Amino acid sequence: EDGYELWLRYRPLEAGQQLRYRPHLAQLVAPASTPTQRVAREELLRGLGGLLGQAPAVADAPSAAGAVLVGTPASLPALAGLGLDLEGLGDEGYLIRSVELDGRPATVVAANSDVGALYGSFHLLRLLQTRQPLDALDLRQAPKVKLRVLNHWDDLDRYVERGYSGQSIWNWHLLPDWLDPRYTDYARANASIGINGAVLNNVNANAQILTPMYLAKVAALAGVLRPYGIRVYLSARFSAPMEIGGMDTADPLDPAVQRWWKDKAAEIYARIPDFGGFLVKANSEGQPGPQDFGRTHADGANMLAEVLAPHGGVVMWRAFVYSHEEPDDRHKQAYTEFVPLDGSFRDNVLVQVKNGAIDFQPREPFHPLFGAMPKTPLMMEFQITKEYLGFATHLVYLGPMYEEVLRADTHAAGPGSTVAKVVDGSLDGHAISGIAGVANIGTDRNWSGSHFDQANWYVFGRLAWDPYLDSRTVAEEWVRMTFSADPAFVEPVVAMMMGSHQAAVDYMTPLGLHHLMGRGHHYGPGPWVEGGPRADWTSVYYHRATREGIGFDRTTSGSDAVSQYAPPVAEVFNDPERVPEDFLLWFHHRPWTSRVSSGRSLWDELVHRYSRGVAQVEWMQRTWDGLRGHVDAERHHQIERFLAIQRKEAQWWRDASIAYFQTFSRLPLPEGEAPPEHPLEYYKALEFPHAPGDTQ
Ligand code: BDP
Repeated sequence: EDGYELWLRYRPLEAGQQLRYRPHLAQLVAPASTPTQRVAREELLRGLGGLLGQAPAVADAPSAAGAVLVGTPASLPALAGLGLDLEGLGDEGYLIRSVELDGRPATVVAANSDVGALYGSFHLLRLLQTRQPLDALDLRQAPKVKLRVLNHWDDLDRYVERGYSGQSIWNWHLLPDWLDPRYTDYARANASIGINGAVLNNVNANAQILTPMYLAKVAALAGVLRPYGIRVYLSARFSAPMEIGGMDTADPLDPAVQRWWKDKAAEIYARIPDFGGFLVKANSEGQPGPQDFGRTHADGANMLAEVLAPHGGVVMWRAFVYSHEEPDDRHKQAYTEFVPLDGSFRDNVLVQVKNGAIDFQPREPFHPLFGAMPKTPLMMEFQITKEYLGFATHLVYLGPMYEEVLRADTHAAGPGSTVAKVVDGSLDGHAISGIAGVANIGTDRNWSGSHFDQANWYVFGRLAWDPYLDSRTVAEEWVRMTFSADPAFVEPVVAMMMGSHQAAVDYMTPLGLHHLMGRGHHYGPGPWVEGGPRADWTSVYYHRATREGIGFDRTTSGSDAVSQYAPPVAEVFNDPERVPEDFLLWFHHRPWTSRVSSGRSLWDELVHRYSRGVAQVEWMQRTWDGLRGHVDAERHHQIERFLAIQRKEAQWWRDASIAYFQTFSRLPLPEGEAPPEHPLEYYKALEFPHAPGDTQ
């Protein structure tokens, strides 16, 4: 039990459940004449065989009660006569329905495409894994978002930027000749949650990936992923024409540069006919971009979009940009640069926007670009790897955070203009839409560095498919599939997961504080970080603590970042009495002695929240200890040890932060609060030159 099987464990169900399900699953009628049909059939045989203790009999046509028919009207003529309403399911949707065939009960998994049928097959397996009834099924599913993509921040030397789960799973050295079976399991896991794209390399891109030698490797991977409905994409380095093309410019308006990219696109598509397109980080954190040549982001994006369009590819152009000149308020920069470009992007460009305006902080208000560029499809970029949320050891389930952002109301086109509606394209009627997640996958046996971090991969995929799902339901699903369906286990574990994000925010950056982590590696607290190349790479820039108070004034009388939100949102954020308290110090600089809603002073509340976060981790430890016996000893033990690490580090965050902020507030700790274990100097002196995942 090393976690390798993820949520696709297919261990035998309880005997009673097997008896209940078997009559519904006696025979499998699933054509296998295409690669995708074959993998669907294999998965069903493997899954049903495992769960039921014996695989159903395979037949070419239904001939017994309890047949399961999987396919499309074209691949399986028996489906064509059933009058199924497949319209509206699109290219990737499916339905699962209980029907009668010649007077015998049967189940159909039907779609318009092979990949739809594959998704439906995984859903059918999920019904068993989560112990749902199989009678009277009538399910229809179609993804609400078109591009559901993982972004791997993987370098060609297999180092993973901000990765905490080993090396890159892409073994570039042995590709294209050795196709590690892990690639297939990766594809299965992604297809099971509907992920249909993978950007293979880091956004801080190396142009080498576009050379023939590497394109052959990329093509080999594309071949493994294709049957599972997953397209490959590459991060393109904007200056590639100079680095690998021998040119002296990468100016997007230069015809020779355009020609170079056109030829490069043709070369890629000759090898990978369904290549997805390019992801680009340009003019951000030192990466090259069109501004180096006096051009705009739109000029750069459109030049690449132009060469991909004839092949059906897209450009995902990141809005995570900030100039290298001394910043105004970094919060404002993406909006300032991108809003004027709305309407000037080609229609195969998506602008990929991080969930918040700073940088994947433990909690951020939604990015003001959502709703502010109605003429441009905006992709969501979530981080699945927990760069700012305790790396792989802390149990932090990201579902509630994703959900909070997706449900936030931008008010861009009146009330109800949620971020989810911006992202799925429904608010502004876009033909393309996308959600990207920065992957947490590596060579660790358990893929994600910890068992619970698998849930973040899972919930990302499920919400990318349907951004209106609630994260608790998804957590329940995952726990049942991954560990146990016993309610005595599911309920407390889901409670642990659901409270875990708030806990981490509490012990790291309560009340809207942000960007207080250690410099460079981002491991542990560093609220004292100051100096260095850029003010906005320090902590003091963000917390602005003084003798009088703390917080970043982004109100109309401060940096005025609030005005980038639609007026009804801006009004609330601008008002210290109305702003959600979780974002109080994000938008306001407040006196230490001001009151918050609990009736405590700000200082007391801050300390209270730090301690509350630690206490929540202690509660998770106790809860988990009580669940021994519900789960195999191997996974139980690792989780128990990781919770101990989390407890230790939560205390470290609390103590270091309190010790530091107390030098400003100069107020005593509230009654009953333990003083920090060590003096401030101790925490400041800690050094971690080899913390994982840092930029190299
Ligand atoms: C930051 C990471 C950095 C990434 C950057 C990005 O610290 O490693 O390169 O985001 O998204 O959060 O480009």
